[in-house]
Amino acid sequence: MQSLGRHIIVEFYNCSPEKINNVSHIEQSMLKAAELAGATIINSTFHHFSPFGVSGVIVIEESHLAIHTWPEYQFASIDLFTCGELVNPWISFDHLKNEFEAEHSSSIELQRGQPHLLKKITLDKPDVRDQASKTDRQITYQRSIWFTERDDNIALSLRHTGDILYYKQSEYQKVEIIDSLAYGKTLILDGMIMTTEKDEYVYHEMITHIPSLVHPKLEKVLIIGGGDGGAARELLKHDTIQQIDLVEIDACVIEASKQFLPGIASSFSDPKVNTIVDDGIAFINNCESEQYDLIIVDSTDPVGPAEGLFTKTFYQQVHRCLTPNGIMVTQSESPTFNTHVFQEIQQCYKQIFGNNNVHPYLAYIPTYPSGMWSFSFCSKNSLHPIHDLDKQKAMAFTKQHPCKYYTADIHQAAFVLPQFVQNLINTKKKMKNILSN
Ligand code: SPD
Repeated sequence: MQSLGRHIIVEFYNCSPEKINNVSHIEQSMLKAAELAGATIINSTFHHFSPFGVSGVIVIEESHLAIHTWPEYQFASIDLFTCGELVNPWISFDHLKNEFEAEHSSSIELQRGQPHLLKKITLDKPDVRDQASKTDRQITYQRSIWFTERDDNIALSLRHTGDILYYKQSEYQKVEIIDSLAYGKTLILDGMIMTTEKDEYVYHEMITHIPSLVHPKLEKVLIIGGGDGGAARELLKHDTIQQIDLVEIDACVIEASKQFLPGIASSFSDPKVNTIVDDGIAFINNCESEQYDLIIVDSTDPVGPAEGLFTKTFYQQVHRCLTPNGIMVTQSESPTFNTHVFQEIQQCYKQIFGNNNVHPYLAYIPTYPSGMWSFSFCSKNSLHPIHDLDKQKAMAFTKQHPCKYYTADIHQAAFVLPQFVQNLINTKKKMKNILSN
């Protein structure tokens, strides 16, 4: 025996960026590589990090295979560590090079543990060994595949089945649906969680029922974004609404949601819902004045295609398109996670709607960064989200349409803000970022 273990350190260059950013493909390729090499698989863990990169390890009876990828450099770094004569790590090497479409590679083989330099002792514990080998035989392989939404300092990971149900790089963004174990099917845009089957109700009930139960006669509504259909589904519960125009920039979001999130996307077939695939900014610029009683901005975060929805110019256009008694409600990011955006956006709304007509409120959404999420209620005239709430009407509504988060009391409570959030709102900040546009 030359050594106790063989350790091949591998660098793969010019790989396919898609292949080495796809956690499922990497997991399957690594498992196959272990199997072809003759190894016995015990366990595996793979994490995908947004927007790029996968880390993973497969524990085999004969040690481990590990990987980390940098799709932005088309580079993958791999450790193939095996023990015993029966496993050949070079077979894994060949398989992985092929699967990741690496154009070239470099590798070093280290012999780990030179027997002639080591002193072997006799471990006289036959009972423990027998026990261990019996347990070994009962090991069943468990997959552990994770999606991670990662910021510089915070990350949220969801374990999922490993099957990517939908994956398209659309004209605007990367659209994915995974099946997470804790939150069900999950829509992810450019690596950011947009909605999950298990907690979507919080967001969709709170972005719709609050304005709908304050406006005295809601008839015509515009949703900008909202391509998963959840906001439209909730709005349809309000009988006075005659028409909902839903303007979503990305047809892939609608397609993915209809196919894999039918419970959320159930509203698209309703005759009151008029789906328009268009850029929300162009739509609002071309819209006639005073058209809508309620405009809901159900956008993604202020990066990528939604960036233009977080500008002063855009909100001025929204204000113009509201009827005189109209309301705008936006998702206004997290006061803890996107503090600057939250703070700037409040000032921007006040400049357009007036100091007394902007009312941020909060809800708790477990799969969004920090869990604390804000919405903003802005009225063109002076409808007040609490003073103009008819509580009896709200209670009758929830009796007829039982909600999972919204209640008449939650409606009022959502506007009670923690001190630090009040401080953010009341502290003037120089608008130097996106909202100065
Ligand atoms: N960070 C997540 C913010 C997502 C806001 N929009 C979600 C769309 C749900 N209809």
